Amino acid sequence: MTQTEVYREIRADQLLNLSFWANIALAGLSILLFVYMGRNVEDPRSQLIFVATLMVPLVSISSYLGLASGLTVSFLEMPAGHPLAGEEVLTMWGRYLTWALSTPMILLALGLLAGSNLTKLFTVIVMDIGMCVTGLAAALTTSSYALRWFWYAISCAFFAVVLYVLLVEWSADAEVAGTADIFDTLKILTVVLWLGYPIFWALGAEGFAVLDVAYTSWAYSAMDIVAKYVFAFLLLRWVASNERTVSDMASGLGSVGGTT
Ligand code: RET
Repeated sequence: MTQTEVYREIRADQLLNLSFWANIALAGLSILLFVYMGRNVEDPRSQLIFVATLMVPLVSISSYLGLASGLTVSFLEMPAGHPLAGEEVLTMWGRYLTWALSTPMILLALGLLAGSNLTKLFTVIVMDIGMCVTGLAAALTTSSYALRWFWYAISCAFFAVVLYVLLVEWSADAEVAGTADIFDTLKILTVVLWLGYPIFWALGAEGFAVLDVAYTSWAYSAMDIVAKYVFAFLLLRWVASNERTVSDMASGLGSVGGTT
């Protein structure tokens, strides 16, 4: 199928198309709001948290534009054993690709907030990228149904490391850094929502095909809205009004601002 044909199919499915454009609109508004919220922030660590968080809606606009235009969507024939075996299934593979760029930014912001050291920050980001790329591989594998789930299992293993650092390592670091209150709120929001992604992957056309493509897309879009924009708003609002705490905090990374 050509890109134009894919684009026509997307436009014909209003519910699906809206799940893309709702996010493009929200991401645009978020960018304006976050730039405004950060206009007076001067502490280097707080600024870095702002820049990392601002990257999330910026990546999001690009991600959803890729989906809405048909550039990062393909119709893939599912392998034998898959519930839709032999059928051409709309696959939004651009999502998994762009998560590899947006989720590390969320984790960078969280790690800075928790006062992570460099080793933990590196570990979490590398594991997270591994999770997204193997998730992409799971969605794009059309030769074998079993191997799709093999990729899925690898992706889950990467995800387990991310969850461990968030729930155990960084929770303890945030206590020491004095940011435990806001960190715990954002941690719970992140862990609960992120768990939804592999669940909807399994329920959607990529996995057991219990849910229709448009519903799966809305599920991802809705989770994205909370995991990205609501998350970012809560984090940035806190950072903007607690700049002192952020600049004075005990952090395993040392001073972000260098010698100044
Ligand atoms: C996949 C499928 C394979 C198994 C696992 C997954 C996890 C995905 C996650 C995505 C989070 C995305 C976010 C995007 C916001 O921009 C790839 C669905 C574990 C956790 C938060």
